[in-house]
Amino acid sequence: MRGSFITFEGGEGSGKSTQVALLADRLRLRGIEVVTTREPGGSPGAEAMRLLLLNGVIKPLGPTAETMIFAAARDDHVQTTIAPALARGAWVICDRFLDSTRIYQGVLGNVDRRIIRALERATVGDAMPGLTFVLDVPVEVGFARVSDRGQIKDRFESEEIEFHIQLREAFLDLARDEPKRCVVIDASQSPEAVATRIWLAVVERLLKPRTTKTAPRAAS
Ligand code: Z5A
Repeated sequence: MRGSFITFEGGEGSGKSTQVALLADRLRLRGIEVVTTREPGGSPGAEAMRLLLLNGVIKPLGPTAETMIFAAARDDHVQTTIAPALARGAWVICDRFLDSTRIYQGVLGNVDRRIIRALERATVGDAMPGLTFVLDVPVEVGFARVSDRGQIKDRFESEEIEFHIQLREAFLDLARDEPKRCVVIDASQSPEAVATRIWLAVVERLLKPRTTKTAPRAAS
């Protein structure tokens, strides 16, 4: 049986990593095998590319080349980590996936949509997420959460505030365009409150339909 594929998207400090871990814990308590992963990264080859993508080495090559490196990393990640896990029936929860490319490189980097879609077809194939959570927080809330990390800013964190405001809008537009797959979550509440809303959506969209399908028919 094929597992379920859930992705988390959103701006910086929206709490994606926190919610990936909380959702994985909840699913494991139900006896489900869960693989948590992230992009860029998630496989040894893709993690090596992550370093180049986030330390700014690739940026001078321009947004199209950067998109291709993200795609190369995704290709390795899907083939090495995601597809095998789904094939054995595990659930995969990924911190960022193809929507980040659509938004960061496509909408904000102005990379031609046809290039992005062609790379998606080549790398993702049928490993499309069945459910995507867009965690939405005001930009200043996300910034405040990550400002005390005290580490050197990466290539994307260094962008101007206007970039992050557009980013938020672009993720909300994307969710509006794909309501069957995307659920927007107000992520400005406490981690526990956010986790509860996410859990309710997982039950409604993924767990309930499976239970209904496998329930024995009532005798007529
Ligand atoms: N990128 C791209 O351009 N194209 C692509 O195709 C892909 C990615 C796949 C990866 O960054 C960068 O790559 C990303 C887009 C680009 N650019 N940026 N910026 P990353 O992986 O290093 O970082 P990130 O994905 O942006 O995540 P983040 O900033 O590290 O944060 P987060 O995962 O959303 O949040 P968190 O780590 O769970 O929480 C952050 C802090 O807030 C932490 O102290 C938590 O304890 C706290 N937190 C979390 N939730 C809450 C709530 N609800 N209330 C209060 N505090 C909270």
